[in-house]
Amino acid sequence: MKDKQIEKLIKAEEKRQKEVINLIASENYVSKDVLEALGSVFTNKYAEGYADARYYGGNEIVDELEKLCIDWALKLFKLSSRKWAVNVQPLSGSPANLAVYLALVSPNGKIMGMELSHGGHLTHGHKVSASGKFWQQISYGVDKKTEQLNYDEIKKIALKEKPDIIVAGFTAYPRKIDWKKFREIADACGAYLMVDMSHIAGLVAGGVHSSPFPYADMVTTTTHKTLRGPRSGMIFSRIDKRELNKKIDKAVFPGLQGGPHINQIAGIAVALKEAMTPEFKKYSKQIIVNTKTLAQELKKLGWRIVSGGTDNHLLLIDVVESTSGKLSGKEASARLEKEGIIVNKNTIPFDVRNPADPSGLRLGTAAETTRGKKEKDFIKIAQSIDQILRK
Ligand code: DSN
Repeated sequence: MKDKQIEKLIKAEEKRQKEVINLIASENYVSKDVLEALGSVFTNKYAEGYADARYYGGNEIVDELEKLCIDWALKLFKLSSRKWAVNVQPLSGSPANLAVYLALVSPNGKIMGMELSHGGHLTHGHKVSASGKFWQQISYGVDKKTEQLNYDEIKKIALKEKPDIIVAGFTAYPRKIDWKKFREIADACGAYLMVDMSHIAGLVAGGVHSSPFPYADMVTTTTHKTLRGPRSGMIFSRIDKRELNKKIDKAVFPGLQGGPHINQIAGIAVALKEAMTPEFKKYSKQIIVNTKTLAQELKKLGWRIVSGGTDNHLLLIDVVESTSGKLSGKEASARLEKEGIIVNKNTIPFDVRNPADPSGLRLGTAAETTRGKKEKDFIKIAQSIDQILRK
């Protein structure tokens, strides 16, 4: 690289990524092929519009790429192209979610999503996000006692508030999600059911989390978490007389975005193909085993795990309670970082502290599982976490 300053930073980041233990639940390490696709000449191309209907010339190869990416997305999640469409242009998860609301919910309509502090995402209607500025958020949370979803409570809220759309799928929820129950709730109040499977897309693809597709009207996802692709997003929608897919396509472009990032679409396609392999299935199984091992070992060492455990790629520790108030999530995260363990501070359900200095930590295993770590490694990681935080 000619620019030595930037080259130095890239090398330094590469070294940092190699040296640390990465427990950020939303990160992963992509393959060389995904990186190659991202750094390819597709980054030079403008392609506003969709395949065979572009606003610029020179897009015949891009058309082929986008169609291939769409085919592989449907194939990976075992969807028929007669019943499901997928838009692979959203630049990431937040624009994907906004595009769905823009397409289907009138201004000031009601989005029913999980409370941020209980594990929801900003774009599920939080007031600081556009999703909460242009639409109203009706929030639901987890049960105080079990710290898990209480579907009867969610149904009560839905029947009272009659939201336009219910969002299921979370950023800091360690348990399985019952999509069928969400479908019943959406039907009972006449709402669309949107599933944001960003965190668990790779687990769904690998067959270790149930698929939301039999129940949802739309499924949004990022492609860079457990799915292990580039930073990007996709929106799946049912093809039927409601024409959700056509409305969503219009909302993505020209509603919200200009030209799609074609190099990202190439990267997604590569990652989707990788996720179809038996190795990926094995990988997703190992994620679950590793997270359960990490949770069990931390529990043994006296750490309170929110909801008592985990069924997916992440877990939440209640740091404040586990240290009798000696440490907060922020202090714990900083201490771990000094010793080369990267995590993120996180609120826990019913947190009395604020998101900038919350009570908990969120730990995920997808990135380190990509690097080949197994149960014995996660036992050691739990022990290191314990030693560092109890020093
Ligand atoms: N920032 C992502 C996460 O960490 O879960 C969600 O956008």
